[in-house]
Amino acid sequence: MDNICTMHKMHCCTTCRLKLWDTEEGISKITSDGDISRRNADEYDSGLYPMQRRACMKGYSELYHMYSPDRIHHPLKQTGSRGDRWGFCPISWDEAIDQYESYYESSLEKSRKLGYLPVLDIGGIGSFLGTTLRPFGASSCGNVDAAITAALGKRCRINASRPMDMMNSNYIILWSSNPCVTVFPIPYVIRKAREKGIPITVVDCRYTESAGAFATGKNKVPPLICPYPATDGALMAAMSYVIYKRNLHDNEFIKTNCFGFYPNDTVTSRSGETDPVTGEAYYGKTYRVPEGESFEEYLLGLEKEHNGYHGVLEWAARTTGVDAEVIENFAIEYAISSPAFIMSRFHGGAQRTYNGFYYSWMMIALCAMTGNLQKQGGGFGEMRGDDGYTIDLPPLPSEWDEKEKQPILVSQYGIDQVILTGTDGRSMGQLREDVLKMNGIDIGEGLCLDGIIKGAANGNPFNQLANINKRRLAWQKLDYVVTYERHMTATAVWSDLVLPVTFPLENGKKFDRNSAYDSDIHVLNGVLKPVGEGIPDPEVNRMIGRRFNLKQRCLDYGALMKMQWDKASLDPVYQKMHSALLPDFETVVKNGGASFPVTPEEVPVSLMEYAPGTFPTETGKINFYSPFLACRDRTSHKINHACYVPLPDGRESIQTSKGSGERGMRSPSGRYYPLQFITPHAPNRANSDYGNTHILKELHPHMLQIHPEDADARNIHENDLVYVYTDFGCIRIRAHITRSQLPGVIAIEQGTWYEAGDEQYKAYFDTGEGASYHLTPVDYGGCANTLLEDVKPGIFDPFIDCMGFHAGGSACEVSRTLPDWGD
Ligand SMILES: Nc1nc2c(c(=O)[nH]1)N[C@H]1C(S)=C(S)[C@@H](COP(=O)(O)OP(=O)(O)OC[C@H]3O[C@@H](n4cnc5c(=O)[nH]c(N)nc54)[C@H](O)[C@@H]3O)O[C@H]1N2
Ligand SMILES: Nc1nc2c(c(=O)[nH]1)N[C@H]1C(S)=C(S)[C@@H](COP(=O)(O)OP(=O)(O)OC[C@H]3O[C@@H](n4cnc5c(=O)[nH]c(N)nc54)[C@H](O)[C@@H]3O)O[C@H]1N2
Ligand code: SF4
Ligand SMILES: [Mo]
Repeated sequence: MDNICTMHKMHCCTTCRLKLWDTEEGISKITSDGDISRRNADEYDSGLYPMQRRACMKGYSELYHMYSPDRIHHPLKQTGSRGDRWGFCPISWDEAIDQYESYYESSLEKSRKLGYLPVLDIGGIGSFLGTTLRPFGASSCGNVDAAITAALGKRCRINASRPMDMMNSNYIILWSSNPCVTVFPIPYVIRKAREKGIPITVVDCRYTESAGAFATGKNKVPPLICPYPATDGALMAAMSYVIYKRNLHDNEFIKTNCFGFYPNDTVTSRSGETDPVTGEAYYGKTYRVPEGESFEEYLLGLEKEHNGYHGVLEWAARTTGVDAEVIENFAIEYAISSPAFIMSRFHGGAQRTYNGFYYSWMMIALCAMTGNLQKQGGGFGEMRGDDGYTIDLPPLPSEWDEKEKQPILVSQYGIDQVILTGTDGRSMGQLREDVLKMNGIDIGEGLCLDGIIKGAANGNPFNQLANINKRRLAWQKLDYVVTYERHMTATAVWSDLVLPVTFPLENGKKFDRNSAYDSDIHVLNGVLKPVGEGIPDPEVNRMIGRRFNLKQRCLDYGALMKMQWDKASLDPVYQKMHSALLPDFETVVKNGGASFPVTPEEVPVSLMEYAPGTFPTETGKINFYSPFLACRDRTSHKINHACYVPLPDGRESIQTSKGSGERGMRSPSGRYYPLQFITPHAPNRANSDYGNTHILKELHPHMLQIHPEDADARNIHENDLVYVYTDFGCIRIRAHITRSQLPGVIAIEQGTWYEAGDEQYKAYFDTGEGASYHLTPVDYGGCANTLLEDVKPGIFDPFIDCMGFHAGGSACEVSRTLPDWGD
């Protein structure tokens, strides 16, 4: 018996090692790093590096996942109406490709009149045939991308602090980040930091696994600070104010490196960047902060509005639910503990809200005003790349001779709106101008969208984007939907044609970079036999490509992989420090990768590489105010400086609207919603993946998490089936009563599969002709996106591509009975 070493390719981007136990009967089990013999294991087990890539419950369950009962074995065609789970019929690959071809043909036919193919194509071959539509925006980190772009410059050029750098810090704040559940190597570094005696505070609106494992607190600052959802910006505003008033800010750093802190700040740019829309160079341009838009004026404005120092703290306490004294102490400890590290790897739930762009900008502002931003052990946590050195591996050549045409970019949060109204939420004028500039096509009075192809790409857009009931109405209007999938996800169910594809572990050998460990290289040893008629994604594209005579190159992937390794090289800086060598090809493949550990002393601080005035922003400085964004006028709230922006249907509205004796936020339908909900990522799923893996469903059942006070007030008991609802829809879910929730805040973990139930709920939302009532099925799958509104956070601009997601903080209600809203 031999182990096959491979990796877990999954949309958590951790890339753990999997060891497949190969027997004559097939793979008998899967283990991971950490299954080493116990003798002499202690040193290896408890050392900081090389970091072990130990799998979580999902990696260990991969065989259950791959061979789950709803694995798709054959191409499937919908014979009933779209969305009918039972209407699918198996067809042959030939029939499937005929059908697929006819869809592209119909779009090509229309393109003769429109100038583009009216198909949203993700991972199909459409962009080789002409101009298609493609979504932009990033649910994981679009809002932090927007803030980085505003404050620090071009997102692709900016690397913030690496998690390993926490070891160099005097104080670690885990802000809206639950790495014990979401990013596996990071808890290991945090554990080591804690062992070293570095104090840790967690800021999360519930008691999390990470708070339980790591939070120590610091002097008068408690281990866990629990703000109400989406109010973190107010907490940061008050902290900034306290730091400023107590003169704990780093004035020299601000004056030399930042723009927009002080009124009338003026700078002549030394930036090497160009305007992404006009292509004009920024260098030599002079920028000035308009009156009232500097950070100092913002802080003094808070003071004026809330009547002085204590008033500001009281306002923040009222808004966030955190004691004024705690806020003050937290601000002081953060400012005096330099270097202090805000670990916020994906900027978590607080970033994934309608005001998350401003929250993220406030975080950068806090780091900048204290000088933490450019310090070893300071700053804020990077989203990927744990140690900062990479192995340079030549890319594989394209299989296609043809060049892709630049697609028309539409916000992924406005796809349904495009179907229903012709625009993704931009004004028709803006959309027309953007498409003309980027694609050279005049779309006239709006975009046409007839079909969706979810091809060779990760994704379950029907399930994972907000406002599913609106999507039901929109997708019913489409001519066709094609999905390449392994399981009958919600998106597959809403398709006309489902094409069975294989899993990475069935897809042969290749190198992979998808990783939370920068300096490591991974090998995907995909040795398992495909199931049924499933084929790899690229093979589907080859089949459909042949129908359109697209020229393809025949590539020998085995030889190419060897070529890649022959040309691979270690980062020269790393190599100099370690005189390390890459292993030979056979060894790297057999071991499923190679690891190049980085010590805390060696971890690079990329932001320190920018001398004053050379950041890739328009001003060349760290922006508290962005002249580019002001000129472009595309920010979600039309505010172009760092500040706190409340959610329209968040905490403040719940506090203030108590009309006619009823508590809660008065929604557009006139209903009152008194609770806030959040939708964290679940330990037993990677987004919607594993939503059908029974062993994991049993291990961690999908339950509404609610505080005993809120449960009592609604006569809800443990395990009761309850309804959660907003104006946008209603889900049915079992209740788990827990003190880990704040009173007034419930949690519904994201990623369960939407399932239209038998009961009906009267929702109220806008499909383009003003808000109106819609009878919608209660979602028995308990998918959080049935409850969420499809708002557009961040910067609504395809030239910048920094749009984020709104996944929580909004108001809702829970009850044991389905609400009857009458006629
Ligand atoms: N197990 C698992 N791992 C995953 C994933 C998964 O689905 N499952 N998904 C992967 C992906 S794609 C991503 S983007 C990352 C996401 O990783 P994270 O962003 O870390 O995950 P979240 O659970 O969304 O948010 C983290 C924490 O934010 C808290 N929170 C929510 N709203 C607020 C708020 O307003 N204020 C504060 N202070 N806290 C708040 C939540 O309680 C939660 O504990 O995880 C990756 N890893
Ligand atoms: N309410 C709420 N919604 C959220 C979030 C939240 O916090 N709350 N988080 C958001 C975040 S951060 C993210 S990243 C998104 C993720 O949302 P998406 O990216 O839309 O969805 P996933 O659930 O990751 O998609 C998984 C599906 O893609 C398939 N798949 C994976 N790889 C491939 C491939 O190579 N080829 C093919 N053909 N199929 C593949 C899998 O089989 C699986 O069925 O969800 C967002 N949605
Ligand atoms: S799901 Fe992510 S964390 Fe879990 S084993 Fe796979 S790669 Fe690792
Ligand atoms: Mo994500």
